[in-house]
Amino acid sequence: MTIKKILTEPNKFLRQVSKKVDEVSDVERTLMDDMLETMYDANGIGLAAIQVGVPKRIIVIDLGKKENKNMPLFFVNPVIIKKNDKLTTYEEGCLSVPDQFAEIDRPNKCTVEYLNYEGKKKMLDTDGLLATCIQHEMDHLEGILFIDYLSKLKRDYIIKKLSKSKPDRIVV
Ligand code: GNR
Ligand code: NI
Repeated sequence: MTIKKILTEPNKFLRQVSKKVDEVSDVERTLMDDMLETMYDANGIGLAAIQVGVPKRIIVIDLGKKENKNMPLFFVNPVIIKKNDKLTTYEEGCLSVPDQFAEIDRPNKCTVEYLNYEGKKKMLDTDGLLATCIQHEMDHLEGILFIDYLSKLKRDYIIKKLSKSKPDRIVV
């Protein structure tokens, strides 16, 4: 397994719309393994493939906190088929927007349909942090970052700060 470089804003790759996966093959499984290792290494709870420069509709999530209690979830081609009208607020962060946090409102429950690690069609009802995290990751598949929900003033301020740190290099 390989720890990959996580792209950070501003980076035009993060703004592209990821493509549907035709079939979950070993190439995708290797990518998911690498994404999981990269996410654990960065202490994140979720990661979308585009964050490591791969524009495929693939997400990994693990809300389990203890090292010996990992609960990795893999979502390929996820689609939200139902979401609650009721919103909930979480303080969100993003590995592609380092050291920045903001309270974001999102539906507090959603049902997602997807293919799992084996390529089997699955459906999952989510709430709480998992619902928020899935929606955050699915935004990445559309090229959307949580800072896009902030005022232009706040967003521009964050992007300006991030621009002053090191630019990204894509490691192949
Ligand atoms: O690690 C992460 N924490 C987090 C906290 C609140 C809401 C969403 C997230 S996802 C984030 C990792 C990340 O950037 N995934 O794309
Ligand atoms: Ni993110």
